[in-house]
Amino acid sequence: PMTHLLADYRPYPFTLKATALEFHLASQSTRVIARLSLVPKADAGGQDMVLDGGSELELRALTINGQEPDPRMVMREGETLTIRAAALPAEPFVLETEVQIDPSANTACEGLYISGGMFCTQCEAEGFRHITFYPDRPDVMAPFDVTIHSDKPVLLSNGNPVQREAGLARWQDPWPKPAYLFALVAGDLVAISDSFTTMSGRKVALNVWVRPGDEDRAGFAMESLIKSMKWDEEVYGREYDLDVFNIVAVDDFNMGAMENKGLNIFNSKLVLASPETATDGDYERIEGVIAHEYFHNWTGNRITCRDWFQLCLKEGLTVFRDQQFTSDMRSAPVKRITDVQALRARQFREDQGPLAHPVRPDHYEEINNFYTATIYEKGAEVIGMLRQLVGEEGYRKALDLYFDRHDGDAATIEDWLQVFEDATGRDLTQFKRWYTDAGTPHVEMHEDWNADDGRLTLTLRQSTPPTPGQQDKPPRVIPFAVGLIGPNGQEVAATRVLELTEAEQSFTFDGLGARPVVSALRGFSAPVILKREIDDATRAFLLAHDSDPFARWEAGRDLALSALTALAQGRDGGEDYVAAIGQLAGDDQADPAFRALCLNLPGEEEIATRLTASGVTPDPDAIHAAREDLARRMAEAHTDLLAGLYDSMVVKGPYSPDSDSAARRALRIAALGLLNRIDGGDRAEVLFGIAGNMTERMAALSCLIRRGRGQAALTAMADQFADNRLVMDKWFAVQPMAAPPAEAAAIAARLARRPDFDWKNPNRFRSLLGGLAANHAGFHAADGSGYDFTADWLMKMDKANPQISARMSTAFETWPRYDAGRRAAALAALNRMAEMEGISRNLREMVSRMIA
Ligand code: HT7
Ligand code: ZN
Repeated sequence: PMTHLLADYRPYPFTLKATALEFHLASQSTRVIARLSLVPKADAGGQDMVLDGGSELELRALTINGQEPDPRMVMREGETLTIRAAALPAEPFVLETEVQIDPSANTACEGLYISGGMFCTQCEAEGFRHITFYPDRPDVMAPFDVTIHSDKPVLLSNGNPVQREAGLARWQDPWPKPAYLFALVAGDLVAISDSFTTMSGRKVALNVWVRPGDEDRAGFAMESLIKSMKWDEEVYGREYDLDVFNIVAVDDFNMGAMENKGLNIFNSKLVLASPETATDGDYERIEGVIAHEYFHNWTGNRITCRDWFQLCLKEGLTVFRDQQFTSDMRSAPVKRITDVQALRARQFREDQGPLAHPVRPDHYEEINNFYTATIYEKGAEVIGMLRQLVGEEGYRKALDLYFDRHDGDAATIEDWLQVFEDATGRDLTQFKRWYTDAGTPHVEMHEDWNADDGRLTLTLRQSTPPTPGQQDKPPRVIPFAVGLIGPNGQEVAATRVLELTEAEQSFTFDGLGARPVVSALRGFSAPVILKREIDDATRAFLLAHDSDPFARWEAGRDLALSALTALAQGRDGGEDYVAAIGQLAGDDQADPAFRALCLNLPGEEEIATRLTASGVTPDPDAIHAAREDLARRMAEAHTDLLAGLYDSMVVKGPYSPDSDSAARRALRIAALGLLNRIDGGDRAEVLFGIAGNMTERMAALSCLIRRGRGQAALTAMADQFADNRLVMDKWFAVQPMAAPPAEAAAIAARLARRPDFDWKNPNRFRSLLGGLAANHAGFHAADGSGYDFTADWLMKMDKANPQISARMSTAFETWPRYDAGRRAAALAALNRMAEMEGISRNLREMVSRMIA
């Protein structure tokens, strides 16, 4: 296997001045003519030119300044084409190639492929090399001129349209860009259109392109785009820079969406929404992802990455920006809490297992395996910490300088940190460890109260466990936000951000009348695991009184986890939690979304993680039973209160996805989920029949399945939505997810035999396999059925779409923490994959890292 090293970076020895592409589209034999205007770099004379190009490209012609070179000067080897220096002019020259490709045979959703009869492309990270020979690396940037020949009615590419006639369209993108931002779409599409006038008064045409018949589900995406454009002007001073902005929805897509310059391509599930088909969660994600891709226009496109090791430069920053956007559009505390939940579920999990890697990795085999929670979500957390350390104003100054200094560049994390140093004068040498060192730091907090002096001393100790390839972890800079709450529940010290830079450090608070309760790690000021000596009564106190919403929620979460981990080990627990939660749920002053978050018990995966952290081997069946038990006790203790919430949180009038309405539905559904443990599913059955929106319908369906009463509802839904892929994806996911653990794999296997299990469609595949993986006790069934089913399908998928098989293989990443029997079964499944003949580079890298 070939490992790429950050240390091996060398600039490309040629400057690419311009790229002209000509496409003659045909489903089985598309011809691509590429004219590259190149200039040898003065300091790199005499080097061969190496172009990237997949082995499937059929090279039909190659000329340099119109002349065919001596064939001995041109060599193809693996995924490259080399032209010997001796055949290259020392002056500027034009290299022209013609290749033939077969989009109809492309099932990998990378390069040029066909989805639902439409030609489309996906080039990040290294897809462009499957379209033509090219220096396919992000630091080679050029303006593009693209001509498309096709009889499809809609022909799109990056930039501005400059020519349109029967069977031909030409687009020019004046902004130099790397190949990974190239896009082309050709199909039978319709647009919903609008416009946006930028802050300097330029009118931009906006289109969301969908299949005929889907127009009425694209309006929310357009609204989200307009909000995003406005927000980026107001908050970051960033204006859009072309005459048009196009978004296209496609059904077969490896991820959520792609920020191609001026032509964003989206997974249709992140564009199409109507009350009958999309949940509140879907609407929120659509708004967030539309924003994310739009924000990339500045953080990613105008300033891109020098190489793929710098991926977090654009992704961490753009996630941070989309999180800020969502906080502004919706409830900031609720957004913070749900982001932290997701970070812990996906990134902490990654950091604690065999796949741990730094926010900026220094080696990889397959870059597509590094679009991870660490790069994205931890990358965003690192920026959040930076912002706390330099302050809001310092952050703003640094970003202005970043855009000024690096517009048009392919930049690095060093460039990024330099901008902060220059703008604020702060030395970030130690801070940089957040980028280079993997693993989640543990922070131990010890309190020392001196009643005579009215002084509280907090001692903080940090340490980071070893991760693959990194044994010793020096201390990092950790912004640790604390506040103090007096015995009467009033805050006695407002939030103060302590800067922990040593392995151990003490901080004092003076002038205190009585011993306060410490509200620690407010707002989750750093992505660390906090360990403190605290009892359930103090947690309940914080849950009742903390003025910081995150810390308040966290207190309730800790209370729940302390109960659940006790129950899962056969001990008693939960009294304090059940009592405290009743108070909170009944607090009509509190935000319904916040109350819903507090009522939702931690998932089984999270309980397993907490047990592992305290040195206990998690037993998935015991965890499942413990969680069921606690939920039932909550319902029994607070039946009237929950029933009251269920009735009173009904949102009257036509459906609206706004955050207040969604919050009420969230609380209503949380109450339903608990009541479902004691009402036999009666409420859910009524709700499924009458709900006027998908949010409540899916919640009811899931409740019914959990009560073993789902069949009629499932049949009704399949009858009603047989033609709606996105709804049927939910239908495929919910069944293995909500199934009794012992039956989950068998149910998934039965669903996989249905003719509408169109497994090559990434969404459908993810629904079924992801649904099973989300059933913790089901995926980790002691008989190995979950592992075997998953491995069988990953091996099948690997032949068609290696990005998807590799990504979904992370279902196995926690295998080392379970008991010997489960470990043996998981390892057998992993070994079976590792030994598969013809395994892709993608899956091989993942499996070998997990086995190592
Ligand atoms: N920058 C994009 C990442 C990406 C991707 C998207 C779709 C399909 C394949 C892909 N490979 C990498 C998405 C983003 O973060 O905005
Ligand atoms: Zn992104």
